[in-house]
Amino acid sequence: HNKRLTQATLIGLPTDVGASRLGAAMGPDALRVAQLGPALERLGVRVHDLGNLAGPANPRGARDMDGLRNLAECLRWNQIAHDAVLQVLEQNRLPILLGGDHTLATGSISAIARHCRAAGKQLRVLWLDAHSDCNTPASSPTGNLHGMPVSSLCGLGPKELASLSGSIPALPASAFCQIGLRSVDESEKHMIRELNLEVYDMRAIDELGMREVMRRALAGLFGPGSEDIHLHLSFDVDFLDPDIAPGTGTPVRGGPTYREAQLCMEMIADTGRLASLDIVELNPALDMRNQTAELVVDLVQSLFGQSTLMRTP
Ligand code: 4U7
Ligand code: MN
Ligand code: MN
Ligand code: MN
Repeated sequence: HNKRLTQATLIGLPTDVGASRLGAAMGPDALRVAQLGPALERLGVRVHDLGNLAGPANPRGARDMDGLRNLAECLRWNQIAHDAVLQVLEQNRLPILLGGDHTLATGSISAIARHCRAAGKQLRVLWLDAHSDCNTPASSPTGNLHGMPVSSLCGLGPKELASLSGSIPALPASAFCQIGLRSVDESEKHMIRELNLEVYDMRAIDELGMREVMRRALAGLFGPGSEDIHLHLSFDVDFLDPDIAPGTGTPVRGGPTYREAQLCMEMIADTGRLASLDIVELNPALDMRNQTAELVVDLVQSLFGQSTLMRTP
């Protein structure tokens, strides 16, 4: 059979300016130590690594006058993320953003939305996370910008971040599908309603099973007509249960097991439509012997088609 040759580019964005806890800036190197590149190459992916891009340091101070933490630095890092991801897409390669905190998804998905607009492609975003990340500057209980990328992309975040794609909103809220939620602020519950976000929380995974949740999340990504869909995965490491993935800054108990997460990745791989990926919120300072990074690399292998048996599409 003919297997499409994927060419991927790793983009290291070593920053934690969007979070209040330090350490996610070390995420890209922990993923390299866990052999992310070689693991993908073994699956037939051609991997190029841009290394770690440079950006502003973390001021490590309190919240600013506007109630937000490090907005100026976040904006700069997201411009860097946007420009790098756009360039990789224009080379027809698959960008893998190595974060860094989840604010960076604003930059990467803004670039992807811009690219899809120009190419006449439809965009679908799977958001694997314990959190909904749809706070606004007005609603956020913490002022941490990594809790706001979804609202920014839907046009409701800080103006500078919301406008990165060249159009507000960057994409329709209906493009998102969130999976694994188990910590949602009261204000976010209202926002999920207002935006009519497609959400499969942990209760849905318990009641329906991961298989049915993914079947629904991926509906429309198989068969004729699906060739024009760009599938993006934004993978917040805190999606995973903290018992298996302790290396993250905002862990929440009751997440997917290893096998549930693996099935999720395998079913995404089966679509053949994955065109870009963010790996964010890995915090090596909180990890144990890099086990979370190694788990993430294992799951990314499933995402790129590793399976136990030979499979016929
Ligand atoms: B992550 C939080 F209040 N909702 O807004 C907030 F609980 O990218 C957490 O998903 C955000 O890790 C977590 O600060 C952001 C908090
Ligand atoms: Mn997140
Ligand atoms: Mn999260
Ligand atoms: Mn987090």
